[in-house]
Amino acid sequence: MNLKAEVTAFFDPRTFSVQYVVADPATKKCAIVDPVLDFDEKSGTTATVNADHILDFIEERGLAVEWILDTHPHADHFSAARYLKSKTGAPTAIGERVVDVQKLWKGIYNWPELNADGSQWDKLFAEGETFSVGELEGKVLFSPGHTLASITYVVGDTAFIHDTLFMPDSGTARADFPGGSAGRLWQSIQEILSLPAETRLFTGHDYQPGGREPKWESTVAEQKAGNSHISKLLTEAEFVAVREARDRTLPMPKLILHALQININGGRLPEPEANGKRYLKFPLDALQGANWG
Ligand SMILES: N[C@@H](CCC(=O)N[C@@H](CS)C(=O)NCC(=O)O)C(=O)O
Ligand SMILES: [Fe+2]
Repeated sequence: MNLKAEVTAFFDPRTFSVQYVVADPATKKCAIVDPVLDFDEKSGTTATVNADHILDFIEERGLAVEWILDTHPHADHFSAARYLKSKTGAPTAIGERVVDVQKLWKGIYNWPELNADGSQWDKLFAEGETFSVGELEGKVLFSPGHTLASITYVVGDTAFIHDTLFMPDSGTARADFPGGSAGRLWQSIQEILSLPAETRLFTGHDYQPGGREPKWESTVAEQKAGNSHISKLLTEAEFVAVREARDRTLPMPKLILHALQININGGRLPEPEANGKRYLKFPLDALQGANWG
């Protein structure tokens, strides 16, 4: 069995997100991970530039899409899972604890009609569950902390760790969104670091510290050696103190209130109203994190 996954990354400079196609070269089957549906908050316009770029790549390479995977309900961009399902027919999936995120945000949005049962996805993955991409074996790790529902997809010799570890020079993801926990994130990171040392890790964002070019691939060994937030010297308590102190300085993502109402609904845009237009709804004074100077 061929264990080597072929990974192609698609960086979105608007949201600093990294989207992936992970393919089994032997069977030409692939999965799409964390695709972005474009949104311009100034004009309220949506677009499918990122997702269409991924579709073009898949067509050029003659790949067949087996899965459309999200690692967590994103707080900074819309998921293109629904759009890509409409184009490819492939099933969508996310971690089963997404129901906890749905319940939490159903309250924040005061949204009684939302079905908080995960029925918006074709598959909800449980911790330890396996799946396949062609002949590559996939396995799910439960990796909460950044959100209640975050999971890691291990596929062959790779792992899609999204918002746990960033590149070693960028540290770790924040843990201060509703349902977040720095202590739980530390535990999730320890589990990722217990994967084989040569495992290729693909992160979900790169904020290009110091303006360097975007990067997204590291290994377990490189993270252990070089990630300042999780070096072996740091205990869980020390990590929590560092993480929580940094989180207190971070404003909320500019699209958090836009994005969660789409993403907890499986990437569905709101139904059009009688005039054919779709509308978002925001709570006022529901989240902390404004800096009034
Ligand atoms: N400035 C970005 C921030 C996005 C953000 O908060 N990203 C999360 C992942 S969804 C994170 O962990 N950020 C870490 C950091 O900004 O240090 C935005 O407004 O979208
Ligand atoms: Fe995130």
